[in-house]
Amino acid sequence: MAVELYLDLLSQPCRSVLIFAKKNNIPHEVRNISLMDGEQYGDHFGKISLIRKVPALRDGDFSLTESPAILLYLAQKFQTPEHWYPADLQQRARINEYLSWQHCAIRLHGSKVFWLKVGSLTP
Ligand SMILES: N[C@@H](CCC(=O)N[C@@H](CS)C(=O)NCC(=O)O)C(=O)O
Repeated sequence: MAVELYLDLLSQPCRSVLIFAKKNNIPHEVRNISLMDGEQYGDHFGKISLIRKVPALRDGDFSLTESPAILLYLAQKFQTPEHWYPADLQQRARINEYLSWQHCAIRLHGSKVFWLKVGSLTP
């Protein structure tokens, strides 16, 4: 059964989830949530993501947010090739280390650049 991915492709974490699903031929259906149109505040999406942020995943009755958690869920559920999430404990820990680090490092500053650019486009 295909997992549902709730995404807005303006969002970097959403793009990472979609690229990962596509690269690994993971059966998925994209549900577009337009952040600019405020669709994250809709009743239906509130049931998928309590924090009303994308990306979010739905797999049957199971819902999940946070791109690192979604990526790891997909890697384990669909048993993606070893290089994505190695079975070796220490190699796996290195992946977990990076996913934890990027949040407050690359990603935080990347989103500032995004908002500066978007802000400069609006009157
Ligand atoms: N740490 C989260 C970040 C989620 C996040 O901040 N999503 C933003 C888009 S990049 C969002 O949905 N914002 C909507 C809002 O704040 O109303 C992840 O990696 O998934």
